[in-house]
Amino acid sequence: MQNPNFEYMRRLSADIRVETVKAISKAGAGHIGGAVSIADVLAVLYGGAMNIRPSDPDWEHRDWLVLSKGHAGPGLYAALALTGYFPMDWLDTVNKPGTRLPSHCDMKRTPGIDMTTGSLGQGLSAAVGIALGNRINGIESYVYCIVGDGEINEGQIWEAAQTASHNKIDNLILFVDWNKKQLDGKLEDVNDPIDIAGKFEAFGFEAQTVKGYDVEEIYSAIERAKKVKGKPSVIVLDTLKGLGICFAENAVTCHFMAVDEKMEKEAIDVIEKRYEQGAYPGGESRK
Ligand SMILES: Cc1ncc(C[n+]2csc(CCOP(=O)(O)OP(=O)(O)O)c2C)c(N)n1
Ligand SMILES: [Mg+2]
Repeated sequence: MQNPNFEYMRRLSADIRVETVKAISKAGAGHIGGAVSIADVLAVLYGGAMNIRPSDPDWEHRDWLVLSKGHAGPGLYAALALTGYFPMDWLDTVNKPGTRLPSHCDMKRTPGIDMTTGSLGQGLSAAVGIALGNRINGIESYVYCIVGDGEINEGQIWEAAQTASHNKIDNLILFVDWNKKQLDGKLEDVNDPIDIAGKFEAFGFEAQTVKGYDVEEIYSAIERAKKVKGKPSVIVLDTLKGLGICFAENAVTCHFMAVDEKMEKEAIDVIEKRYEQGAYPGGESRK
């Protein structure tokens, strides 16, 4: 991308959080913690880093995103709606009967969803296959994939990592949402993957670790990853589960939460206040 618009990306990340909390409040409950910890990377990807055409979601030469942690679907739906893939009012239907926006991602139901996910551990295998297929077909594009830090306990992740490395899949850029928690607890209390970047390096990846809530750092990491030739890249996003949603931030209970209108309003007020203050989503000053 020639001139990344970081101000637009920051606003988009705030809007993704706002729309995610609104959608989950309308649904009554949902996977809010893991949906909002990726709001900033989604804002970078859909706010300019990806080569995409929202009016033509299946464009053959597009960049792809496999959201392997498919339970974070509502965050991605917010990003897709805000960037023109489908009308904003679809977000009111998340996880309701007959919706085109189910709780977990479904490529057959939603424009812009590149892979059906939700069974953790499988998305990276799909992303490797897509990236290899595109290379064989002479399509010059990138395949992005987002996995969770609990999800990488799945053995299939490491089978896929080895295959990506063996095949020198350098059109693959993987993100690990290192939000320090999985379904029912902290990584350190459940099953801690410990040195995530070092582990992927041992599997032949080029690895970086960045502040996963800083759009400029994320963007620069993607630019560096694109220059890596002959091996896949991983970018570990240092985040917090629930980041930016005041009632969910870093709460062990934020994986799947009931959200009502009062909580929704409070969360939106805090998002807007932090945005006006020029703070990071969690409230830390940017200056
Ligand atoms: C194969 C499989 N096992 C279990 C689950 C149930 N499950 C859904 S989310 C989740 C925790 C995932 O943790 P993490 O990858 O850290 O996600 P995040 O913190 O980003 O929400 C689990 C165990 C699942 N979806 N798929
Ligand atoms: Mg996690």
